[in-house]
Amino acid sequence: MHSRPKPFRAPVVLAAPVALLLAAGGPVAAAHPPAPATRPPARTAAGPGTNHATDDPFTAARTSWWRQDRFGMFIHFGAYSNLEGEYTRPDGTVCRNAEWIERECGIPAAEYEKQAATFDPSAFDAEAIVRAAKDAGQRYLVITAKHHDGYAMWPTKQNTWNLRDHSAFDPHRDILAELKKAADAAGIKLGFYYSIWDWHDPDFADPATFPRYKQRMYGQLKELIDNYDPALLWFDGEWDAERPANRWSRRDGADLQAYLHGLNPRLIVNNRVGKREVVDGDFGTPEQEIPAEPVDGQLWESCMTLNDHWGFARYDTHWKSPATVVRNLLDVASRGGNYLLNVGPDKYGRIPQPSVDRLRETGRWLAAHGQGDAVYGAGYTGLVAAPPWGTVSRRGDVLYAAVTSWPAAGTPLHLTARAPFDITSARVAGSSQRVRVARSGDGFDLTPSGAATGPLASVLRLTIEPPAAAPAGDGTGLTARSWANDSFSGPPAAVTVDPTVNKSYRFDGSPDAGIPADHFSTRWTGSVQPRFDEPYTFTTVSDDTVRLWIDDRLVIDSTTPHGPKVDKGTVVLKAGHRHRIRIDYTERTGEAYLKLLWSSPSQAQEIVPRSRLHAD
Ligand code: H79
Repeated sequence: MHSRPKPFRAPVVLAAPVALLLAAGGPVAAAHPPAPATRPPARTAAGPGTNHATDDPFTAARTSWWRQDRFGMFIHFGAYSNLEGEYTRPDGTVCRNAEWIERECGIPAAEYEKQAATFDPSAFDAEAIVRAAKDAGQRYLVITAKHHDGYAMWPTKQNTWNLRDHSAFDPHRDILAELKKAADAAGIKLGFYYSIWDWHDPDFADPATFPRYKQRMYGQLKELIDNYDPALLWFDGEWDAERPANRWSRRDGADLQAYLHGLNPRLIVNNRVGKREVVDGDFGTPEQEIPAEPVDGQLWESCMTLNDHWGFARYDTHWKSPATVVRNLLDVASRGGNYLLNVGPDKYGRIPQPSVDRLRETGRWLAAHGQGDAVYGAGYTGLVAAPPWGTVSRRGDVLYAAVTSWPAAGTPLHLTARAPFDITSARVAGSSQRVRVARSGDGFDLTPSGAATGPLASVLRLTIEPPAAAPAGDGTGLTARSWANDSFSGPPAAVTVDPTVNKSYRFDGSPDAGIPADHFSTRWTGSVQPRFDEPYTFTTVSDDTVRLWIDDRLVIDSTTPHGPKVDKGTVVLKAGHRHRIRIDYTERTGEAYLKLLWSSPSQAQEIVPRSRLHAD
């Protein structure tokens, strides 16, 4: 990144020593001295010549389950749950909040600790929770291992501010272990939410002691990974904040991601591990909202409450209807995202019955008539425009048109095609009802012959004859010439063939051991061979600058130095034809990234794969 003003500057002293301290110390008492500024970097694979990108999250086997599963259960459960969303102040006034109650209601720390000591979620039933998720059709769980209040929900060895050591709960129980066992038995994936921002740890706010906090945080994350083998980590509280001051930096995020990757290279991690930029972690995290369009340049997951609170609030009865939940899930899946829907167990550990009821209704809809096919393993299709009467998703050569506004008898549902394709058969999922298909205007008219299958949404299963595709490619990548200056001047310092353009040099990496991490440039040349005769949208994620030419036409021109940024340009390509491609990329200072993705009506978004790229 180049000279972009930042809300706060990370002290250079914090850059790297955390993993080193960890390796040296194990659990460390609060008296441990702060890390001196002179410690050498602890990362093993780092420095010039390093590319920290490991795969393409859009297509990697690592992320495959997550991309298929689509629907997860978020669980907000912690010491705040014990207050059930209400705090009565000494003067008798009542303050309402849920997981933010300590801070938002100004509860003195000593008092919050006192109430936490009475926390006894004896009715926590991991099997019942997993059953509720399973009944809902949810295929993964993400539970708060630690929220902003810093209270750990497992017997951590890093401190005593946890469910075993600071509660009235059975000290022999471990709810995360119970959940892991039940989830494994049910074939459901388990993930942990972990807040970086910590209101309780005395070392959090002071720059001098922050390294000690980070050390305990690394220790806790290692415990979680070693003891419960989570499939996913969901970070939060990465933002700049006060009371206590949050000094989490992009550098901290890069270090943490490298550390986690070292512990488990298959872990899926959300973007709040860094600072929520498009290059951070594996997926974006819109909160309480659903993006109106597919998201460019990253996987994504919308997290949402089922009422108006994440943690339990006994007075909150503002529940979403099953129709809303189903519609949200369809909107999300049809735009290629995931839906993480929250429950907040009460102080005894029980999911509120209204939540269970709504989840069960959602699950019934998904299980009925094979309607879940519109969600699981299905995703965005550029073949058709989003219709006003519902959503359309695609899996293989089937389009799933989910109709939330069923038409009056004889009234057609219009589908706008964005590329030429045929519909070879159409039926209502799970019924013998016929659907008449007629070409009409810019697409098709679909006319069901009978009634909707139910009140929530009915799914039309459309088998298609997709646009003709060119055969599999046999490319090996693009020629990459890199310079140890940011102006492509003189002879290149390195020439290689790069299988894909997928670079995360972060702070310390560069194209070659002989090229420093700042002030370099790379020019990729060769040709790109598409599968379809279609308009292709090329998407770059870059930091600091990028220009892209296809057949000598400038398609992306993003030359003002910037932090992680998405640019797009669309060109019509010819199936099987080798179109000339050139990319000029520069890194000035700070972090460095470049990814090249493409998408088209027939091609889901992905990093342009090796097989479709040919070197000079
Ligand atoms: O864990 C859940 C939330 O606690 C956390 N992220 C999800 C997944 C989160 N929610 N909102 N925020 C973080 C951003 C901060 C919102 C605030 Fe407020 C508005 C803080 C103070 C005012 C909401 C209302 C929280 C307290 C009062």
